[in-house]
Amino acid sequence: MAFVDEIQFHIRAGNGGNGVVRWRHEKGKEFSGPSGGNGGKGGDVYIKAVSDIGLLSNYRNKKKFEAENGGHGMKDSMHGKNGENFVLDLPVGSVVENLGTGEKFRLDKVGDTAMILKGGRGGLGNEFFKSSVNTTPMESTEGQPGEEADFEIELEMIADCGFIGLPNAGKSSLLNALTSAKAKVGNYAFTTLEPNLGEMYGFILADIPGLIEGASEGKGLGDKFLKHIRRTRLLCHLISAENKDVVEVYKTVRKELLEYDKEMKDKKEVIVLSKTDEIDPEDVKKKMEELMVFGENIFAISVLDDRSVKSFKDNLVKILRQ
Ligand SMILES: Nc1nc2c(ncn2[C@@H]2O[C@H](COP(=O)(O)OP(=O)(O)OP(=O)(O)O)[C@@H](O)[C@H]2O)c(=O)[nH]1
Ligand SMILES: [Mg+2]
Repeated sequence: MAFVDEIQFHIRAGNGGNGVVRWRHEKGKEFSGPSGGNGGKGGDVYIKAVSDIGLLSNYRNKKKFEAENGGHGMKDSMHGKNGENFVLDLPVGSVVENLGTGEKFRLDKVGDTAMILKGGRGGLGNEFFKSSVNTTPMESTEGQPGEEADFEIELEMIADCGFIGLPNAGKSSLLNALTSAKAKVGNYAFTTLEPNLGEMYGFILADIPGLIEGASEGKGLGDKFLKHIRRTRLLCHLISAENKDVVEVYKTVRKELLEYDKEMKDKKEVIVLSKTDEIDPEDVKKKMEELMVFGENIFAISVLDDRSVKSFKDNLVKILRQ
């Protein structure tokens, strides 16, 4: 099933029920005063963050949601029932925008909730208007309509660490080696078409499609998914040792990243020289040295070498725990 990370809905809160005009009928009395009840309040609409990252795909065929309307007032001073609130479950990391007002809600933690639309107030029945000067009010009011709006929901996954790099750098292979994820791996560019997530000691790692030159302008696939790493704490930048000029490759990917979002610059980054089994050990050393100028956290790995993966994993966990 396709991964859905953007969706629009029309959502409506419940209308308030109407107040009514009714009269009390008591035995022996021709007329004994107003008894029309008030309308109930319309249900409010809430959003709530749940942990299921794939949840938006369940809503693919949904266009509308609404909370329950309030009941109308009734005779014998009975008020209408309040409409039930509606709670829309959304994956944690969702950013919900009211397209009418521009107001944005962010669901950062599982369990976060927010009210996004208010139900209409119930109308007033004629009994409400009774007073010493008006004992037979003919008046009642209608319920207020519930708020409604179009919403856009965008999922910005909140992974702890995001894997970036050119296509074919070995990102998905490393995700599979570090976690129990079963991301598709292939010896060609753009094997990964949608983000993959894996968990490592409670940390969420996200593997996104490869970035290419021009990605920030929409080339390839990567830019569509860059938003998913916008909020990660740590970037893990993979560069295949097969590249002759690893410095050039590093710069290409960094350039796309920063062109997409300047703030990515402040993110902590680890650099991984991947597929080291493909070249001679002396060349590994040389390429590592070339990359040293870009940071202090540089690792050499080959997914064919369990020791290198284990050592990287220990270091990554340490960095993530800082
Ligand atoms: N020799 C060797 N091959 C590797 C290593 N890691 C990955 N590969 C191979 O490199 C190819 C690409 O690996 P992927 O993990 O699919 O690369 P990716 O970066 O996820 O690629 P995209 O999803 O296309 O961006 C596959 O054929 C892998 O088997 C490694 O450490 N050593
Ligand atoms: Mg991949």
